[in-house]
Amino acid sequence: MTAIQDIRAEEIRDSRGKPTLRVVVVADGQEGSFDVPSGASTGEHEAHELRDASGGMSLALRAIAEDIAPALRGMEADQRELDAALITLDGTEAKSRLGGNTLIGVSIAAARAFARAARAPLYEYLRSLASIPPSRAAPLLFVNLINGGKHAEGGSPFQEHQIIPDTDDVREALDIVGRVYEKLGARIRAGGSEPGEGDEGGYVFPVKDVETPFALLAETSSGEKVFLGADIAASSFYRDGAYDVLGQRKSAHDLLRMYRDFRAKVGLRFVEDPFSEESFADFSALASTEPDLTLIGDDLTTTDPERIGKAAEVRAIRAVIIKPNQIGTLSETLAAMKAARDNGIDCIVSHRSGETMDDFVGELAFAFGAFGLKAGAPHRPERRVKYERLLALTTAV
Ligand code: 2PG
Ligand code: MG
Repeated sequence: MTAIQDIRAEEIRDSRGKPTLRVVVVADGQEGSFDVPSGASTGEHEAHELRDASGGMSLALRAIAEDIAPALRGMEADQRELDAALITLDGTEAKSRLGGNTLIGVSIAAARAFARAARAPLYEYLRSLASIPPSRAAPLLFVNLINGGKHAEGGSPFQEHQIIPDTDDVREALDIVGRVYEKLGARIRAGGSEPGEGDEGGYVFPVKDVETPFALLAETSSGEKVFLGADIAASSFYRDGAYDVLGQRKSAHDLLRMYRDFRAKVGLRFVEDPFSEESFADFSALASTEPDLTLIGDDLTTTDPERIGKAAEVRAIRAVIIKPNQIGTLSETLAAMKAARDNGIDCIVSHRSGETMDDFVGELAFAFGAFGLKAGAPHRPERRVKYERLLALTTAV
């Protein structure tokens, strides 16, 4: 029998320079580790992130050393039992006692150790844990080239303006992204502003209206086979029953009309979180009036099987963002992916805005034939490693 021998953790820094966790699990003499990411535009229903008031990780490190490691050492190396034990040990709805960041760190580090102990590639080990029908042969890349919202001071209130190369060939997709990234930079400079860079590596520049970034993307990607997408992250500018768009108060209906307009004018094809995180009915209204626009839930669904089920019931979305640290354990992440696929919803596996050099999301997207992998602009190393993991797997397996 393979047993868990040790669990330990240390504080490292993420891509924003903020403290986060590296967790190491040892089972059957094999080590697995996970470097935990961190969001900025977090959904209200996400698992709680355990952080000291100062921003440090000492509370999380103590939770691992004093609560988790002593309880799990010696336990059989079984993912479902480990994750169930973590959930019981925490004992709260929002994982607020031990922290979703702490739990996901242990859970994914354990998965890597268990896979090594079983002498199985990680993607094969993941497949052994759940049967999730694939969406595609290789995930599409959702690449955020213009940053805004909470990821970029001084830019558009909309968080992400993306291109999505329409190909199963990951290398070709990355080549397309490289070309558009260069052209876009030159085009923004030619317009008179020196762009900054947002948390996810996309360009940032002041905008007078929310349409300009999409128009620039459409212009600089013309001739390439790409779709245009957006993560509006609308909860981040929703206040007192209205949306604050560059100082103007907009209703959900105003936004709906604006998305229809973007669909017609620049061919917007994918839109994530177009309304605030409790607005299931507004999502459904847009989905039914614009059937060619694919709506994606993120803050709406928070990788939670129940919220995904609810979104499916009211036909609010056709795709869902999957972020393991939103829910807190690997088993629950897989349950969320299964709930989505069982309801005909596609999964887009995603990074967080505060990232590490960990490439797990690339592996997860590959393992279950996800519809997409969203990991930011690939010139940034913490983003590129995720695409490169996917590339390595799609070319080798
Ligand atoms: C999002 C993510 C990742 P954050 O909203 O989809 O792009 O941002 O990690 O800040 O929640
Ligand atoms: Mg989002």
